[in-house]
Amino acid sequence: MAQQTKQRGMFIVIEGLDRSGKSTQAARLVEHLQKDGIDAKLIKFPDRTTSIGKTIDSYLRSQSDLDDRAIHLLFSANRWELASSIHQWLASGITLICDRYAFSGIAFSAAKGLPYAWCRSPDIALPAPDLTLFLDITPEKAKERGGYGEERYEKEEMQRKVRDVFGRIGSEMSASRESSWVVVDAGETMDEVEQVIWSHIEPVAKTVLGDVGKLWQ
Ligand code: T5A
Ligand code: NA
Repeated sequence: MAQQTKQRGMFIVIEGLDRSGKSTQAARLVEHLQKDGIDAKLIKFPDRTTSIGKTIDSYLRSQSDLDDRAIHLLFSANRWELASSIHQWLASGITLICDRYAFSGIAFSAAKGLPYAWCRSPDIALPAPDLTLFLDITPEKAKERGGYGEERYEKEEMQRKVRDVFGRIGSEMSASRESSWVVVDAGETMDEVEQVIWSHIEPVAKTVLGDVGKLWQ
């Protein structure tokens, strides 16, 4: 009898501006995949549960201050501390839905004025997503969703700059073709956004995936 080799899991990243509906859609996607019999797990960055994550949480809630470069490196370290687990989960056939990733890291720090190339470098060689869904929304529309909260970056001017950097990342990712980047209009209803996301997942789910790539390498 032919031996069945288990297909590795998909690595799907959901990115976007604050209030674009990332967490809502990430949770719905995990549920949808599981209903379809696909073993799926939700992960999220920043992962505020680790000791690095606790430092990040305190910074985001403006309970502590840190140099811009120091906090940038902590966000990256917070991804690296999960990198080997990401590889293991994918290899064991688990599909990962990841709420924010390295792209948020670049977007927010570059929006504060740090050089783009410097911002990207600590995340080089992280596990590369098979697909990144960028939830796009105007800062005006995002603000209507209950208004921005109390966290450090939730201000319209900052969000506008972040959106510009995400635009640059998206065009570079699309040009290099190393990892798929799809822009989703997140201004529609939750159900409509979910449907559009699902239409992008199905083709990846039907693909036989090669080894997990390394980001920007
Ligand atoms: N950050 C992050 C960095 O600076 N560097 C990094 O490397 C990383 C990883 C925290 C901050 O950290 C920064 C970026 C952030 O500023 P976070 O913990 O992911 O990041 O942020 P959260 O506050 O948890 O999440 P967001 O504010 O970004 O919200 P989401 O997840 O995009 O949106 P969601 O799903 O929670 O929805 C927001 C509200 O809108 C409603 C929801 O019900 C909810 O009330 N909503 C909709 N309403 C109408 N129509 C729709 N389609 C809707 N979808 C959702
Ligand atoms: Na969120």
